Parts: sequence; structure tokens; C-alpha cells
Amino acid sequence: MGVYFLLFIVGLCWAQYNPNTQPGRTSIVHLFEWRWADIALECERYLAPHGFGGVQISPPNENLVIADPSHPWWERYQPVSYKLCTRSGNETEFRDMVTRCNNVGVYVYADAVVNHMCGGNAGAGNHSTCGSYFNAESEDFPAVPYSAWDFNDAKCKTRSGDIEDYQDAPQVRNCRLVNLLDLALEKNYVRSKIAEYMNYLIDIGVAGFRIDAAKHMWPGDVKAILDELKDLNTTWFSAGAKPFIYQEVIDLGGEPITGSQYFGNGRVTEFKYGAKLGTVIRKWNGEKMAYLKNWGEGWGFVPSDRALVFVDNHDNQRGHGAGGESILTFWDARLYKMAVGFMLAHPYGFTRVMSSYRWPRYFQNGVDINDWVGPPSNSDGSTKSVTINADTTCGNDWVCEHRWRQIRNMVVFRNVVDGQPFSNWWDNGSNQVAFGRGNRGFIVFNNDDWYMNVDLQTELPAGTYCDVISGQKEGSGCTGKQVYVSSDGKANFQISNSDEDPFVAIHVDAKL
Ligand code: QV4
Ligand code: CA
Repeated sequence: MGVYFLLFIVGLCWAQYNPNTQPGRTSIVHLFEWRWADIALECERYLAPHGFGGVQISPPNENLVIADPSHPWWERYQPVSYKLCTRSGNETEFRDMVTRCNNVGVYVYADAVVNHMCGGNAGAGNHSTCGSYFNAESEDFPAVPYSAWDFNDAKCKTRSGDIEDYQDAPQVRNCRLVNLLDLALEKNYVRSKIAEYMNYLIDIGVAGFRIDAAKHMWPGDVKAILDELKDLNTTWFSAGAKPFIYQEVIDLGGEPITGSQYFGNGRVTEFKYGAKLGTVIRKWNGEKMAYLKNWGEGWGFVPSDRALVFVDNHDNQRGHGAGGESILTFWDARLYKMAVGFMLAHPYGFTRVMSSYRWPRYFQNGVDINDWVGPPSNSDGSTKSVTINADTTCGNDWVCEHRWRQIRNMVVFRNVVDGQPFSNWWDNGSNQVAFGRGNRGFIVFNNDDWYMNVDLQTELPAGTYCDVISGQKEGSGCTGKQVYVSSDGKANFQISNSDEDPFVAIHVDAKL
């Protein structure tokens, strides 16, 4: 009895770090700015069949509508209330999406914007996605309701009321992030309103939350809110299951606020991951892939079971937030696929794949002045639906990185090797590297400027494998390269540095 009780307790306290994905589903995809109706379809027609564990959605609560610039994507990070109507859809569409995705085992993770309401200069009126009246000047949000008492103004000690110095932890929490009205999260009333909103989503069937701007909330205040959350809806989740929590804490080092201060609440976003991986794959600052041998905690990242990792996110793919120039995005497709492939093959962290929309970048003095442009939209401002082309790519300027063969197949690779150790590391001292995942998968990269032809030791069973990067296994054949593994586990890998994708990945479910 004792052992089972102990396991039960361990299971419980592990809870909020556990993504709650179905067994063998090890990644989530951020369908940034997608409409609820399109997400429901994508869960059924694509994400479930290809083993995606879940989807991160854009903030589902009512937000400020900004006319100038016209409907910037970031208007959704300026809440007006916790009503479920946005450009992605209304509450009915939201409920339908969660039910349909849950029914096919693809769970929903909501972006919770609970550190603040809209910008202090947003004026008054009902230019909001549900038409709720508000007055930012007087901090009056009757649709919640919040009044001036529920904001931090008195607590903030800076002259402007905004965060002015990230070296001063109290002001980072108590002052306004770019003038966004900062909620007084130490108040039980405010905590209860936020918990009420999150519990409403949990009752609908949501499996967890991205906590937006967690760095700007005291860890204890976040904990107090999370302690008020219900267990997940037992229609889809086992009794006692807790919402998965991953907190957006940008910590590249050098500031008093660190990711580890938030471990008590759940996982944290590890922004060092994408910044460093981009530098290595771009071969900047003398970085080389051979240095990835101790990737993960060895590079100063948070512990693997506290990390939510990604190559890029909706902020830093357009110069917002953190990570800078080194961040790889879909605009750098060839290198991006290598970075995402490496991330999905390596055991470190819980992985999130970005799925973006194309926008008309326009650089002036090295800065994209169109970084604000919102999702593909119709003349009436509504978001365009996601059309699917005959070749399974997306139309209407939706990039759908998650549908790119190389990325989709690596999401499957991660599922196939789940639980297998990092093994058989090899490198040429430069940018040709390889590693295995126990006896179920193996990946090889050639990021040098010359041909690669090596015999490597794997732990794979003998046989002929389809490379899932240049193609995949279809029926009894391979549509791309083949790799033969001999009975001693050795295999020859040849990769030209001018290949469309200079990396090869094989696993036991792609074996002839
Ligand atoms: C501007 C000035 C202010 C001025 C204000 C009023 O910058 O100094 O006081 O006008 O005149 C938008 C505008 C921004 C504007 C602000 C308030 O871009 O110029 O301030 O609105 O009107 C997104 C965007 C922001 C956007 C915000 C709200 O990135 O540009 O601000 O939404 O619309 C830090 C945080 C981290 C954060 C990151 C971006 O530690 O938590 O910055 N990342 C998350 C989200 C991000 C979102 C927010 C937080 C805010 O991922 O998408 O910011 O919810 O690193
Ligand atoms: Ca705050």
C-alpha cells in the first residue's frame, strides 16, 4: 500500500509539470492567430493523425481593438475582459474547438494574459472584441469587473509608472510593462477573478496554460492563483489531473529575475535554447555543432523537466521579446528545419513547434517596421480561414511549418524515440554530428561546407531504413534516401553540403 500511495503523491506533485498529452505524443504546436474553427479542423485532419500532443492557442479572452496600426497581432495581449470572444471566434466556436480537439486526443493550451489589462493610453469606449465598455484612463473594466483599486499604481515606484530598469525586480513586477495596466495580483479579489476565468476554461476542457508575462508577476501571486484552479475535466482527463503550466519568463541571464524562481508553479520557457541553437546553426561567434555534445543543462539551461523549449516564438520571430538576431524562423527555412530537427530529436525539454503566418516584412535601418502586422485578414478585418492546398501545404499566407514534411516527420520521430536515452554521439570536431536515441532512432547532420561520408555506430536493429527528412516510408518503399544498418549496428551516411536538407533521420517505424 505504501508504495502506491507514494507514487500517487509523486504523481500529484509532478502534475503541473506534466503536459497531460496522450502517451507517445511529445510535442505541441502553436497555431498562432488561427481561428477556432480552423484549429478544430486541423486537430481532426492533421494533428491527431500525425501524433501532435496538443495545440497552444492565441489568447481567447476579449481584447482591445486597435485601429492604428490596423489590428496589430499584439492587440490580443491587451485584455478588456475574460469573455470568450476574439478575432479567432466566439464562445460557441471555442467550445466546439476544445471538444473536437480533445475527442481526437489533441489537447488545448490557452495563452493566459493575466498580468495586465490594456494599455493605459487606450482611452475609453467599446472598441473591444466583444464590444464591452471600458475606460483605461480611470482603470474601469466593468465587464470583469475591475476598478482602479485592482491595479498596482500605488505600488509602482518609478516616475513613469512603467518598468524602467529590469535590474530592479520589484518594479519589473509592480510597474507597467510597456504601459499595460498592471493588475494587483496580491489582492484576493483579483486572484479570484483570474482563477474564475481559468477555471471556466478548465471546465470547457482546456488542458493547461501558457502564463503570459509571468516575469512581471510575483511567483507567490502566480502560485496563489494556480492553487485556486480545479482539476481537469474528467470527460477527457483522469481524476486529479492538474492543468499543465508553462510560464513565459524571459531569462537570458544577467537579471535578478530568473526562471528558477518560478519552478514551484510549473515549467518555464527556456529562451536561451532558441538563442543559442540559432547561433550554433548559423555558425556565428565560432560556434559549431560539435559543441552540442552536452546540449541542455550543460549549456546552463534550466533542468529538462522544468523546460518548455522552442526554436522561435511569436515574439522573437519578429524581433519582439528576446533572442535577437540569432533566432531562426521560417524565413530562414533551410537552417530552420535543421534547428527544429535537432530540437525534436534531442531529449531535452518539452517541445513546442511554431506555426506562423507570412507578413510583408519591410526593413528600415535593419528593423522590420511591419513587425506589428496581424494575421492574414479579409477587408472587414476578420481573420482569413486556413486553406489547404493539394500538396497539403497551407494557403492564404499561413506558413504551417508544422505541415512541412521534415518538421512533421520529426514530431513523429520524437514520439517513436520517447523514453530512449541520448546515445552514440559522434562529431567531426566541426559541424558534422550524429546521435542516437537508444535503439529506436538516429540522426545525422552535415552543416559543414564539404561532403560527408562516414560509417557510424548506431544501436538500431539491422535493416533498411527510410530517411524521414528527404522523404518517408510509404507502403513498402522509401520516397527519399535509404540507409542500410548492418547487424553490428553500423551504417554509412552520405550527406552533401548542398543537399536541400543536409541532415538524415531514421527510426524503427520508418524501417522497411
Ligand atoms: C508603447 C511604448 C510604451 C508607452 C506606450 C504608451 O512602448 O513605452 O508607454 O506605447 O504610449 C504594444 C506596443 C507597444 C506599446 C504597448 C502599449 O507594441 O509599443 O507601448 O502596446 O500600448 C506584445 C507585444 C508588445 C505589445 C504588447 C501589448 O510584444 O509590443 O505592446 O503585446 O499589445 C518583455 C516581457 C515579456 C513580453 C515581451 C514582449 O518580459 O513577457 O517583452 N512577452 C509577452 C508576450 C508578448 C506581449 C506581452 C508579453 C504583453 O509574448 O507578445 O507583448 O502581454 O520581454
Ligand atoms: Ca505585474
